[in-house]
Amino acid sequence: MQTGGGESRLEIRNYLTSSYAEEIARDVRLGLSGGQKRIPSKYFYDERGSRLFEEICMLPEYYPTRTEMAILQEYAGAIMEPFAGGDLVEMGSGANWKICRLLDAAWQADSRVIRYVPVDVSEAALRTAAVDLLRRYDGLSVLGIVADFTRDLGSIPDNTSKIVSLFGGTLGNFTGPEAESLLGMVAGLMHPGDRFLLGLDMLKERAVLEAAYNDSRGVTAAFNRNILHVVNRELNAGFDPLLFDHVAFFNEDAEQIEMHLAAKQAMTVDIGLLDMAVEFREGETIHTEISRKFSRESAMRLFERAGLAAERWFTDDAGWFSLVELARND
Ligand code: SAH
Ligand code: AVI
Repeated sequence: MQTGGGESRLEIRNYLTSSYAEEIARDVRLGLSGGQKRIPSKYFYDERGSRLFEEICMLPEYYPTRTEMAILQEYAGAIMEPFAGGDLVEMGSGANWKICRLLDAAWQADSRVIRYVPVDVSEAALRTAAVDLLRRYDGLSVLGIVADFTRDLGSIPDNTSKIVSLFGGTLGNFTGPEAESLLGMVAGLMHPGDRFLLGLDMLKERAVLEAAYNDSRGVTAAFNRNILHVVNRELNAGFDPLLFDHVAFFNEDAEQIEMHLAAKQAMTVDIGLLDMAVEFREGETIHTEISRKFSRESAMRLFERAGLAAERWFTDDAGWFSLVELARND
C-alpha cells in the first residue's frame, strides 16, 4: 500500500495477512498438544503487546534498552561513517528509538540517500514508527515490510548496499539452531561491503538478569499474559489470563531466561476455532519465551557457523550488552 500526500515516501507491504490466521492456529494446536506446552513468543506483539514491550524498555530493572541506546549514542558516528547510502534494514524494528541514533548520525554528517526498511510482524508498531520517522527526517523514504523475518527475509530488497540490524537482544529469543539459521539467512542477503549490526545481551549476575524479567510494577507479567489475550481473540479461546502466574527465571545451564505462565489451578480451556479442549494441572506451565544470554565465545561460535565474521564489537563499560558489526565471511 502506498499512502498519499506527505506520506508518499511511505510504502508498506504486508506478507502476513493471508497466512497469519492459519499459522497461529497451527502453532497453538501443536504447542498446546505436547508434554511441555508452548506458545511462540512472536505472538506477544499485537498492538497492546508492542505497547507493553515499550513500557518494559523504560523500566528501571530492564537494563538492555538503555545500555544498547548508550552504546548507539556513543558509536553511531563510527558505525555510519563508512556507509555511503542505501538501505537501513531493521529486523524486529518495533519502536524507532534505536534507528534514530543511526539516522541522526547520518543526517548530521551529510545528505546520503537512505531508505529505512523496517521488518516486523506487528503492523501497528511498524506504521506508527514509520510515520514518526518521516516527520523527523526530511528526504528519508520508508519501505515497511510486515512479515515474519524467520521465513520471509526474501521480501527484503536486494538491489542496493545495506546495513541490516537486529537490536534489543531479539536474537536471544531464538534457540541455538533457529538463531544459526536466521543469521545464515541474513548472511545470504549480504554483499561485499554490507554490514549486519547485531545487539546481544551478555551473561551477567543472576540477580540482575532475573530482576529485569520480574519487574516490581508487573509490566513484564502483563506482557507475558498478553499472549493469552492474543490467543483468545485470534482463536476464540477461553483463557482467563489472571488464572496464570507470570514465572521468569535464569536457567544457568542453558544460559537463558525462561518465561512461563503457570496455571494457578487445574482447569480445562476451550479453544473454539481449533475445536480443542486443553487440560491444565495446577502449576502446569506454558513456556512462552527464552531470552538467551551470550559470552563472546558463544557468540563467536554462532557467527562462524552462520558464515559471518565480527568486524567491530561495541560494548558498555560493564560489558552488559554488545553491539557487534558483522560482515559476510567469504
Ligand atoms: N528492536 C526493538 C524491539 C524489540 S521487541 C528494540 O530493540 O527495542 C521484538 C520485536 O520483534 C517486536 O517488535 C516484534 O513484533 C518483532 N518480532 C518478534 N518476532 C518476530 C518475527 N518472527 N518476525 C518479525 N518480527 C518479529
Ligand atoms: C524482545 N526481546 C529481546 C525481549 C527480551 O528481553 O528477551 C523481550 C522481553 N521479554 C520480557 N521482557 C522483554
